[in-house]
Amino acid sequence: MQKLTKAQRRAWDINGYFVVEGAFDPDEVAFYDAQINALRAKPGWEPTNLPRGHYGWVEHGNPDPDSFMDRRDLLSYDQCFIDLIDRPGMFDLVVDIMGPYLAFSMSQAIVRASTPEFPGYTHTDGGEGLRRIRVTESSRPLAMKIMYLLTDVTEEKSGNFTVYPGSHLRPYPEVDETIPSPDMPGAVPLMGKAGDAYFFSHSLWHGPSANLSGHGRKTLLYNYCQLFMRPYDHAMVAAVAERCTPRQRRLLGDLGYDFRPGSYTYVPEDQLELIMQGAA
Ligand SMILES: O=C(O)CCC(=O)C(=O)O
Repeated sequence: MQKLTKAQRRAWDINGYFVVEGAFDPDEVAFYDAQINALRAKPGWEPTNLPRGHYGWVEHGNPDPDSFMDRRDLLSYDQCFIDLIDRPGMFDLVVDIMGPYLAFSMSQAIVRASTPEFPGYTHTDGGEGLRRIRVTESSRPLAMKIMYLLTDVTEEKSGNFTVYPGSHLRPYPEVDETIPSPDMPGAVPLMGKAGDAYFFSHSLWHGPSANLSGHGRKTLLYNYCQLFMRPYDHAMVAAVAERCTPRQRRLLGDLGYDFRPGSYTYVPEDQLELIMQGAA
């Protein structure tokens, strides 16, 4: 399987993220862009008036393709969202970072609307608990994401994915201190082309910047965690399971047998073979 280049490994260890340029070709960008637009007419999980980080069921989103959208749990909408779970090349890098005892834990499509009303925000992933766990430089991460950019972001204040390089390894301001924002010192608003992908650690402080570009900034996010952790999204539903390969089913938590004590902590005997597909 493909491994991180030396430069990617260095960037991951020191900065907590790296960029893969041209992960999608222009046809794929157009295809996934249309897929995201199509989600708006369908029911699904979106932020409602629930507490932060929780999603409620809505019958449809705002039909304007440039308006805000944050749709979760994409796999049942189309085969193309299942295919992305272990996309060749990209998933290889995930396994090189996470190791083979991993699970797929969340799929998400976000559109950051252009509006003066949204200042951006900064956070770590994983909620209140995971935020306080920072593994060492030489450890595998507990969780990570790939963000696929579907819009060119060539200037600041364009909904840039904004990171604090190295913040995955050190304490950072939290609620009882200055509320971190994308305008604080140390923030790096990333630029990129539609089709680029950002790999980042859950414990890296990050978030969207304001978007005053005049158009929505679209992304897809795919989240991976260690197998012993809980996924964010629903457990696999039958309609998704029957469209998955055995490796994808394993990544969605199908161990090949019913739950028994020890499951998910100690892995099935075929784990390496299934995940590495002969490369172990
Ligand atoms: O929309 C963005 O730029 C950031 C998304 C984000 O913060 C996240 O996936 O945790």
